[in-house]
Amino acid sequence: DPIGIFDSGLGGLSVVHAIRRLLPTEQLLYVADCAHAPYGGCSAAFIRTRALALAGFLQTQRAKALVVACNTATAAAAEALRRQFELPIIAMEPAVKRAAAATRCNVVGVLATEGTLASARFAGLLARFAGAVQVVTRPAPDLVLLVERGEIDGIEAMRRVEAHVSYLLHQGSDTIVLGCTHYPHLRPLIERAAGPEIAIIDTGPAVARELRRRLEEKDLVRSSAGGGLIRIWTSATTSSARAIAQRLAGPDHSALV
Ligand code: DGN
Repeated sequence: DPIGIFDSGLGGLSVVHAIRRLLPTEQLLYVADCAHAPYGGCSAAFIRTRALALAGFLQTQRAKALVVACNTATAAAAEALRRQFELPIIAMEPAVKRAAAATRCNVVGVLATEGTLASARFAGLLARFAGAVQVVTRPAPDLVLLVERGEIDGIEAMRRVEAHVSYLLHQGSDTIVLGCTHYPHLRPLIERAAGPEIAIIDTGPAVARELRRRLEEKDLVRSSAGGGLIRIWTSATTSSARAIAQRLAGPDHSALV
């Protein structure tokens, strides 16, 4: 049975990369809700409705675990999903904890969507670190749109990345948290804008490790020597989504519906 993964769009494929690296024999079924992307500016109630629908769909596809590959959907819907579904559910969280451990000057920068930054869940996360580190936040919805359009390099992408990164650096951050699953696709640009002294932290690998732990706990790891398949489904009707998904997924996927 596959591991079901979803995001508002194609950005969550960054989480697929991390899962693939750690669990190469698993079957992955990724659903990109491109017809409704981006979730960043949507109401929490709308995002919850979408998340429950996508999780329901993945359950009909016999998903053995669910990965919410979207910080915005996690903030709005993780609790509702856990109430409604009995599957193991692994969700995102901006990696403030790791950033707090990594920072030398005690100022951490977080890039995320407005939805994530405004959520009660994020406020709770900040409260845990209040007093220990200063957290500077910066909404970057334009970076989500760039990735959805497949513009992960080029002058326009670099200009926009530089604007966000230089804001965080001016505020004194020496550590940047990628608090949205779209941003790792822009990581080479973010690194170039930030320079070698700045630590860039992404939650994808930690989510992959947590997924493996949960699968092992329930004895759900696929025992096969062969490589798993990645299937990507999108709710978009445009043909460009297909080409962009192909680009973001890399050569290593098998079917696009
Ligand atoms: N990829 C999503 C996240 O991690 O927050 C958000 C993208 C969006 O819909 N704005």
